[in-house]
Amino acid sequence: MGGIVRDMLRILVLHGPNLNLLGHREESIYGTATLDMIDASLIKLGGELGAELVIRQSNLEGELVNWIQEARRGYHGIIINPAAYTHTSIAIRDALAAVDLPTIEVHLSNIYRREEFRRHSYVSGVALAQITGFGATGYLLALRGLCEQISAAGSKGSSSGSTSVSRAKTGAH
Ligand code: CA2
Repeated sequence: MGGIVRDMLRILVLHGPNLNLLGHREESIYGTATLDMIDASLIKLGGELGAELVIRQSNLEGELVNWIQEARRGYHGIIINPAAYTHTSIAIRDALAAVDLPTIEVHLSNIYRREEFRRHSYVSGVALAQITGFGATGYLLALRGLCEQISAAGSKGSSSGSTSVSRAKTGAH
């Protein structure tokens, strides 16, 4: 007997500025996958892992901050590629610290092998983990790792004897 009662996991995926251009420019650095392709692969994996994903992209810092704040209501975790805001945005860092949800920072390229100014992240200090340099696969690794961490944290806190894992799959918003 014994088991885990777990709500369906609800994960917010945020893509920062210029990531809407993926697959159309600078393929040698960021790869050939478009953002739509990355989102589709995330939604597919989310379905397999029993996680509902809400996926958003913005070129605006304040919009990203608003979405992070909104995640306080009803989300279990965040996956974020803050793109250039990684290296500049105390506002995004503060918002992530304030919501205090497990957060995975993703970068397509290895930011430590590039220009000096990309080697500092304001987000890493408030993230559970950072995945950098695996291209589009990094998002899938982030989703697997985040779901595992959330489930492990949930099961440690549960003393229930029944098992209930609900699964759902939704599209990007
Ligand atoms: O490697 C990453 O994922 C980055 O977050 C991407 C950012 C960059 O500023 C970070 O240092 C590392 C840039 C995203 C811009 O994406 C483009 C995609 C295609 C064409 C031009 C830009």
